[in-house]
Amino acid sequence: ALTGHKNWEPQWPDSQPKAEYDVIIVGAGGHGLGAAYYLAKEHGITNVAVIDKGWLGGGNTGRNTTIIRSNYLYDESARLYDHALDLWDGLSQELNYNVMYSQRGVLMLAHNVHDVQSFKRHIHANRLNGVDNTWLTPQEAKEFCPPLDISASARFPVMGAALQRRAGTARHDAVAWGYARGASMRGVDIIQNCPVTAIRRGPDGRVTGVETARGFIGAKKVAVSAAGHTSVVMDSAGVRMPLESYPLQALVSEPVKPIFPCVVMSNTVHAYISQSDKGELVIGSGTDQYTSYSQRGGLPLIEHTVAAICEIFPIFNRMRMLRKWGGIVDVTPDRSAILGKTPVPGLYVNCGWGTGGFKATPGAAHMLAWTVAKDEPHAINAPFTLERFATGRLIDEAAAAAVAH
Ligand code: FAD
Ligand code: PYC
Repeated sequence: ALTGHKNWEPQWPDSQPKAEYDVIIVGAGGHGLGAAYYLAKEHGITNVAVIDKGWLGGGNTGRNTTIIRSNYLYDESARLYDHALDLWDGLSQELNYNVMYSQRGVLMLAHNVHDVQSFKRHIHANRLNGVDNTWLTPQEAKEFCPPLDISASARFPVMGAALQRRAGTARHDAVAWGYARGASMRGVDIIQNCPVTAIRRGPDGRVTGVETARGFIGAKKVAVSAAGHTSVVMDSAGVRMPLESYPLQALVSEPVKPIFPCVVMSNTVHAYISQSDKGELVIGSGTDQYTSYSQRGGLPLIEHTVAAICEIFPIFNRMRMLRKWGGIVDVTPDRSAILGKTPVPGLYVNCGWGTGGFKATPGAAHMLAWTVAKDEPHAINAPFTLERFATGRLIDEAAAAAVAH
């Protein structure tokens, strides 16, 4: 059928770089494109370029398993992720682009006493912050997700589950495309296939622009939102980042009729699963155990994950898998993001979202735009500084990150 599709109007032009911009954003993932959109729409800053080394949305935005939730432990995180959830609510209308946001509920399975205690602690903390999260018995979990095996003889017995009903999934590509179109319509240049090779600073230390595969491009301000490559890009400006980059893998099955009504995460056995609107089971792993810039990852992780899924959902034992892939995630020591100013005047950074930044996309983008426009953080992202790794004021979300690191 695609052969008949000709002369479609592109949704955004493939821009050529100008000599100078007010703001350059390095990285055309959902976060970078969203920041450009909010800079233009909410702050009236339209002389902006978003530059990507590949195609827009081709990084982690287009590779993730799209789980959206806000059930983190600390007050700072609750504010940030719930801000994102509030923006997800109206995002399709905001962008006039269907991002297929589906609040089907995220169930986190408890398989041992430690899980039970940890999840109940999260539920109580979440309630104090007005974040919905409920404890379910094994029977209630099965009612919510019928394919779940809760038998006592199961290899990973289900001792209960934490359910965030407001949580769910969205269509990752649509998020990138919607923000790209919205930003482009407001005058933002989107420059693809153009690696940024260095950040340049003037004699006073202030940012002056970026070196790229297409030459130098001047900028008054530069925001780096380059996920797995942040430390490399920031290093060129003389800023050492507390980040490690790991492959994180996912895979999908052949498509089947609707069978799986929600999202299930089993942190203890390193697996999570949902069903896409195309019918594929979308399955993900913990990170590979070594640092790497490979966008593939190792097969043993996938085997481990699929084995765990088959134990928890024996109904899927004979499903065939279609394809697998990897992304590169940038992980901070406290598993929380860094979003704010840097020691370099005019240079801003948004990174360290690790295995969990898709859910934050609208919120992170909104906060990055605010910080760049006003040269100061919003109250919501103010705690997510680079300095916290020197002061020790960490936001330790290792448990809520939920994906094995
Ligand atoms: P990206 O989309 O990666 O964008 C960064 C962009 O920077 C890329 O397009 C890249 O090409 C570009 N770039 C890098 N270096 C340069 C350079 N030198 N010059 C120019 N451009 C450059 N999060 C969740 O919340 N829920 C999930 O279910 C979930 N599942 C995941 C599953 C997998 C397999 C992976 C890999 C990640 C998952 N994540 C999940 C994490 C989530 O995908 C990321 O945190 C989020 O998408 C980051 O968005 P971003 O826009 O910052 O990064
Ligand atoms: O952060 O919810 C998450 C997540 C799920 C899968 C990968 N990350």
